[in-house]
Amino acid sequence: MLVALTRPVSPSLAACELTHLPRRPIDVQRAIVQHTAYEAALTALGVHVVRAAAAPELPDAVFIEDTAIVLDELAVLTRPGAPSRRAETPAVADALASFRPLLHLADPATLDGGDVLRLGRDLYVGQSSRSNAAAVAALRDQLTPHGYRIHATPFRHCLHLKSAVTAVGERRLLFNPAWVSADCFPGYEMIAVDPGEPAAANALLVAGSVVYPEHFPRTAERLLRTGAELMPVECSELAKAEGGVTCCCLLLESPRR
Ligand code: CIR
Repeated sequence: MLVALTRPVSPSLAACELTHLPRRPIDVQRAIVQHTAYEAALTALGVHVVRAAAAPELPDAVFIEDTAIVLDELAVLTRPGAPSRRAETPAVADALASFRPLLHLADPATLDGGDVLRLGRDLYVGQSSRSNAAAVAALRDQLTPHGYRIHATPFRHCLHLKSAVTAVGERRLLFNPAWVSADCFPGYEMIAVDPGEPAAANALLVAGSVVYPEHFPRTAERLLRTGAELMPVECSELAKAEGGVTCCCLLLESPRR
């Protein structure tokens, strides 16, 4: 069965890291309601949601995607690029340990899971302010023996690679052409976001449906025209913390609950 590991919204969310967005007031209660609805949307898609331990003192803990890369046969705990986020990983390791053998990235590697787009056995790793060349080298060392190919992938103007491109179908990607080049993904059908919605490329493909923010209606229209089945979610408060729909869970197949 498909499991989604999530982590509660921290009451200190307003002190989150911000890179490309100005700091705006965040309604934490509303963020909690939206996050609970996101978990309910996953449940409605047949996913078993497992919550990792709350970390009220860690503002960005809800963005659990950044702390690990979960693959079929193992998981890699990251070393997040923002020092304020490094204390997030031990509890995620505890939660993942019952599902996968664990590997760890070590200094000088820094990596946010939001920079890793997994497409089958290909891992596209964004080179960002959070994720460095040492992480790419470490992933190559650790994962090539397991049959994964690592592609260092340039992008610009956004926090993570998956702010610029995500999967929305079997061989179909949603992307912002101003932030990442389609040439990085030969063999894929590329759907561009609406130019008026530059941050709209972050979508979460779950069991054939696309969990997608309500606040990008024009790009949603484009997705619907491709035949995509959308599961709309409200995530405006977490978006103010520079989060999207991929970053609030780690998805994994598990033979047991
Ligand atoms: C941060 O800057 O680290 C958080 N405020 C947002 C992280 C979002 N993560 C993601 O898109 N994978």
